[in-house]
Amino acid sequence: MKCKPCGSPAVIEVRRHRAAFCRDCFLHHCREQVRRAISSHRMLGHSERVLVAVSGGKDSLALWDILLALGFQADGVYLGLGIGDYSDTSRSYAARYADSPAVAERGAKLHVIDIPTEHGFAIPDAARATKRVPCSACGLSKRHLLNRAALDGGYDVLATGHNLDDEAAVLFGNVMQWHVSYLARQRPVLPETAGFARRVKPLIRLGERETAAYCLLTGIDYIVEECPMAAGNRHLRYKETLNEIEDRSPGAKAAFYLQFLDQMLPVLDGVAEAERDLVGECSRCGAPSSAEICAFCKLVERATPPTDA
Ligand code: Q46
Ligand code: ZN
Repeated sequence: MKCKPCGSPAVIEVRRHRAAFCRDCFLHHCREQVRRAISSHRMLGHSERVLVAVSGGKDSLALWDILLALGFQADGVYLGLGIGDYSDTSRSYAARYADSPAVAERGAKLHVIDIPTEHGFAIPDAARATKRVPCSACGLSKRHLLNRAALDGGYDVLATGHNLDDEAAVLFGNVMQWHVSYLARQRPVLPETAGFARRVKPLIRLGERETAAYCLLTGIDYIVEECPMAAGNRHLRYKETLNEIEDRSPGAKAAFYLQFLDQMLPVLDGVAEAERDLVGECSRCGAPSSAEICAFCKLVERATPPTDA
């Protein structure tokens, strides 16, 4: 197998692109896919400061590395979820990358927010107390706290490591249930509005096999174990189904998702606008909320033991 761009021996094949790559051309390919996603969706500019949500996994570490390699001013933020050993280990991978020359040479830094220390609860407790599934309590906390970290730190943009497989699986779920309002919000860029930093997903053109290979070939160590709370997650089943389709028709997954962005999202513009108009302010923390108290403040109240007056 030869590298398509340069003809030297290939180390990886990407069937979707009907191409194999040597190490250097593969790294270039990954960065080029991110550069293309950023420019075609106007995600961020070189004069802007971006905060990358870093979990210690392959996607977020590859994203941080690629943004730095492309010359963006990118800091990281790690959110400790209090999920036992998994959180301790994932934090150590995030910290190890943050100490690497790639980060130090560019003067970038990693912020750490630990939910149990700073907010008095761990995700598994919050899930029990609110009778939510763990990923729902976790997603809600992440959205709230990462947004606040971006705003408080004066960042222009918050970037997350959602990749093509993640987005295609979420899209599949939303289509299966015809969640039209979720579909309207499933955008690679959510523009800044009052109380919300802009949120972008620069990895939408890369699959998880590519981000794993990127880390392997650049020597980035990442946590391989899945979060123990992910078991039974519907999106994992959707990913398996999409992978079976992709096996038989390489490129089907990218077409499903990228054509949704091109063909369907413009049709859903009106739905997204109507939703945004509903947003008010939480009376406790000031975060955008259509209820008097936002969902995160309600979760904190139920997940933390009452303090003695
Ligand atoms: S960390 Fe949180 Fe994920 Fe774990 S509890 Fe679910 S959402 S699976 S990306
Ligand atoms: Zn609130």
